[in-house]
Amino acid sequence: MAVREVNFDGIVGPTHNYAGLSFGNLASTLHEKKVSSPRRAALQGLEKMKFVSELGVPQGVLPPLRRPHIGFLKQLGFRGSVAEIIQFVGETDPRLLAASYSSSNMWTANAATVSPSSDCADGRLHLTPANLASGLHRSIETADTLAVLRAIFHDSTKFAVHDPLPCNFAMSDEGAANHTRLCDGYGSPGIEVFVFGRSELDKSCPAPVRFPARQTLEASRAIARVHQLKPQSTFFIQQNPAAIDAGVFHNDVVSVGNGNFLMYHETAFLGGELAVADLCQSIRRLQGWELSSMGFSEQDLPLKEAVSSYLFNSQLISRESGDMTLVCPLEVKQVQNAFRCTQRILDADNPVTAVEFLDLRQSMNNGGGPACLRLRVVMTEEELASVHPGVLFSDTLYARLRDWVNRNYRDELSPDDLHDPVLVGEVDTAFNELQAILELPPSVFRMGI
Ligand code: SUG
Repeated sequence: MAVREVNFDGIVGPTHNYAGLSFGNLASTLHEKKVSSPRRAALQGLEKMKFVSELGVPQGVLPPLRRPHIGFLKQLGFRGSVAEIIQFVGETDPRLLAASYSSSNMWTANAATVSPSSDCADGRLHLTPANLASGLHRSIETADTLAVLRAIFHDSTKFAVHDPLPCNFAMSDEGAANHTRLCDGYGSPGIEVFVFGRSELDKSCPAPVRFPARQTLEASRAIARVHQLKPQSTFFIQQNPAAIDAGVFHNDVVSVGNGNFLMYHETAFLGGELAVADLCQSIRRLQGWELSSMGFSEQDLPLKEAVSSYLFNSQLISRESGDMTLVCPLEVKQVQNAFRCTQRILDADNPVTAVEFLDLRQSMNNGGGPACLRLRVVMTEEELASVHPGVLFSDTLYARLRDWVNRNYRDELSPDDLHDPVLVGEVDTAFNELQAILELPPSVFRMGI
């Protein structure tokens, strides 16, 4: 049976803005209070989906979550009409208002951790929404994301969509951004690699000192149990705390893997090259295939430039032929060392035979590259056939979404614009139309109210 990887990209929401909410994410801090363009951001995202689907890879969409999250503000004790709440919170606590308006759900690599059915003991495909406990603006995504995933992956004979882990410091979980599945073919059982930044209970694990480690070992282990993964095919590797302190807030900022290929910066993992060598050896012993890995040193690409170019946040796409295309953000072309690395990848003996560059600047300004914008779901044809069809990408859906964005999204949004209740009315109109386009249940789009 054919098994494919389907990329579910987040549609950028109409309130995409730069509020500087993510401590430890250098791009987010750098662009705080800058004027964003929700329209350009959403169109850039749609172009990427079209590009990837034209490579022959099935593509899906995840809807944005309706923002501002008035329910969240009410839960915090604010009372009155929507306009009154927005005005009051805007005057008294603008950062709280910004959190309620956040469009960070566009980075669907953080929506959930996904394990394909061939890895899970009960033969179902498992998804667990991330609790995103380490950031206020992100933690309020989880309930809505759960509803979206349950609506899309609704067939419980094929899919298990779990509740998120308890939302607390010890179980802090950031989803697929710290999880990579390596395999000898999408249809074969894979090796699931969880990368954690700290341990709550094992105090011998080092931790970063400057910026937060968002993923805990305990959360990663819990997800592996919930997904019924085979312990011998599951690896837990610690992220290098020094890299987190240099702005690597998720592991997908310094490594990316697909199929039998892994590329990474030498500072990605605690234990460095030894950690990767160990992984290669275990794969050989357990599953009898060779992991093709390519590490880049500080000399090849200083970590600072890995973070500014987002080379490792590129998407590795398997084409029908078995060859891979590396889909990079445009910034990689502009950072000489990063561009040189792409040429080395092409020259070396590995499955990558093409490198492409896409303009995703609106998302990059908040620390989200091509890989952040997509949730990978490896599925059999049968599983794919039971996914809610309204979210599967096609030329028609692309054209409808483009038109919808052009009619409903502002070209510019400044932090001050969030104080204007008129924006809420515009968002309402946009979401009502989107519900009809994607044919998802209205309850999914009432979320956040
Ligand atoms: O969680 N940025 C996101 C970026 C997430 C990128 N995802 C992956 N690496 N997979 C974050 O830090 C910025 C919000 C703001 O500043 O307005 C933000 O949330």
